[in-house]
Amino acid sequence: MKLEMKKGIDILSNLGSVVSVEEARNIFEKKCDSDNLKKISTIKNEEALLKIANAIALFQPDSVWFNTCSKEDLQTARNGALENGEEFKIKFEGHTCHYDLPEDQARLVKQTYYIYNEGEDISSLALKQERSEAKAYIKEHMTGIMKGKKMLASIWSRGPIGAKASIPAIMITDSYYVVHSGNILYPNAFNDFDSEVARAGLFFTNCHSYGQFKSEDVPKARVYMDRSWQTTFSFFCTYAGNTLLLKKGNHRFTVDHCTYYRVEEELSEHMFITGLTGPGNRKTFIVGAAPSGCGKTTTAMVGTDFIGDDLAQIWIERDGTVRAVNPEIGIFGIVKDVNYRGDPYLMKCLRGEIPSEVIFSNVLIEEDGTPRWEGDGDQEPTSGKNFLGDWTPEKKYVNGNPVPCSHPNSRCTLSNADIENYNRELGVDPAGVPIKIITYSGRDSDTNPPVWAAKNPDQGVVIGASILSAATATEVGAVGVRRQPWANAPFVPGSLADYTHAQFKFFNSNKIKEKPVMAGLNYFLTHAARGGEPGDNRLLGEKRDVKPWLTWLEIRAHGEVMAINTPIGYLPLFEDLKTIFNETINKEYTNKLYNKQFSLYIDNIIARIDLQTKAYEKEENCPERLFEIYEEQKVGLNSLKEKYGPIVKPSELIEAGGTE
Ligand code: SPV
Ligand code: MN
Repeated sequence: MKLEMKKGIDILSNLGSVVSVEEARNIFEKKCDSDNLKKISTIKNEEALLKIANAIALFQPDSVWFNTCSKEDLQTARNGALENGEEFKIKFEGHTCHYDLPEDQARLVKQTYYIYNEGEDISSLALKQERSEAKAYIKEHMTGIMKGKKMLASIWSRGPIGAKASIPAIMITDSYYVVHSGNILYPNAFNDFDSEVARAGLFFTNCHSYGQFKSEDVPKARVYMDRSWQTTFSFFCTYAGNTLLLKKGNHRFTVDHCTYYRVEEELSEHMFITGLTGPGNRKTFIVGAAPSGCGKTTTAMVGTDFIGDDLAQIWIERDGTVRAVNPEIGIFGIVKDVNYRGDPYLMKCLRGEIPSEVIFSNVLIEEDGTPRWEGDGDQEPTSGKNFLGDWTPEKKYVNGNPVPCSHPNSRCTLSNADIENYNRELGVDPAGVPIKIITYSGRDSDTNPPVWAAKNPDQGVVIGASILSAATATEVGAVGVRRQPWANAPFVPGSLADYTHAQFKFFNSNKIKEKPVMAGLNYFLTHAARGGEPGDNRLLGEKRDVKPWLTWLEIRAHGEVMAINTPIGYLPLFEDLKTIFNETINKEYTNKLYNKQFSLYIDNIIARIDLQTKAYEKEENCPERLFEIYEEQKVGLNSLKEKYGPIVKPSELIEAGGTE
């Protein structure tokens, strides 16, 4: 069954028991000083007032503070996080560090649930809990959870105010760190809330409490998404991916909207948005999906006109262009392996060269206050403090494994506006940016080439459907190689078949005037997989190569280069790459490397197709088109294999399929 809004009990209202606006106002009178009463008096939307009042009734804080994002309120949030010990100052002005509990260093996947009503389909890749059970758990653990504390309520917008795809959201928490982070990551909507709700037709409500910040409480932690009432509940955790619910909590709701209510109109994707400057100074905008920890931020930063590193709301505009906005205005980026060579723009902020407000999390802090992380490019640190306390290189976990100086999912939170290549105007333009290229990438050591372009929208959808990755540090408890459909699967609440259907509908829509180029990217091919010694897991490419791959796509999207026609899509020609590598990163690109990177390893690709086909066959009502495309590719690959053997070189691919 499809998703139905406002179905079943609204858990927050039911547990809070506030039903009239009058009662709500009485509650505000009791909990707010005059300053805060004045702030809340500007909000007229009754549904929102009831949500906030019910949160107060359920969580029972001593007092309530409203964050209007005024200069004064921004400072109050910063000070609050320092005063209550959630953050502390480090070396550079405006930089702070926050530690999460050791057990709460990433998204708590196994403690994250969709609340469902009888008969509703939930993604086969997600956990679910029936409404009454979830209500009982929330009642047990969230009743009075803010006793003795101040409740902090913010209203931000997921996207530029006024954009077609933006939705306002309320965030209720007892954590100043969450408020401080939200102030960096989301546009303020306190003053525009009523008009934005009227425009968007809805708003999200998010509730969080870190409880007592105790390790023993983390197993009881939950992140709940009540899809029917667009409300989230998160407790006993602090990691921003679990607590700053505008990020992934509300992303899940927007995925629902696009899948069930805005088919052929809008998509909500786990994608960066960035612009490249092409010949003649033209700007070409790209959105790209990658699972957490697979180079999404790095790819975004390669652009001359960075817009966003994590999420994209994409729609078809009336003029037939595909446009995108970033629901965020800052990044919550992984710092592992961020260094001057690969990420110069970020490093300038992180190393204090450009004055900026940065919240580091779970990194090592040296005695002089310098933040350090694995792969930061400096000399290995010798001592400091991290999320586990005092650290030296000798420090071991109980299982004997060495403790890295920083957690692999350590992050930095900073405003896009502080990043040199951010396009300050277009980044917040409600009109969004026109998208010409869409990429999908995973972490694939042995199968796909570094870049290939779909021949048509159906093939493009299949590239998205087929993303795989090795487990990364962004989810607690993740191991092995996993399917990562569209890199968005952790955030798809409903059935994957419905989501797939919406992808086909969108990209095949007649409303799109000029179809964007859809492409696969893979930075992770190893020497071992391309004729090297077994176990030689060094990468064939390096971070810097991202720029040439994107540049080839930029030129291809403008129809200015030919490409090899293969069953999986179009591959670049050597001569073009040679020129592009030279011009973009001044690197000699050799024919030998080209042959390694762009020969098709037929058996590997077919094994992938079989793996995907089997998995999708288990999904009820999966679009037939998906299987047809896989089958078409398989037939093409098998006939190549018959003629050329299991490894088909680019020259043979040209002979077989020609160039277009
Ligand atoms: C990711 O893991 O994809 C992130 C960080 O962007 S989190 O907020 O944890 O989702
Ligand atoms: Mn993400």
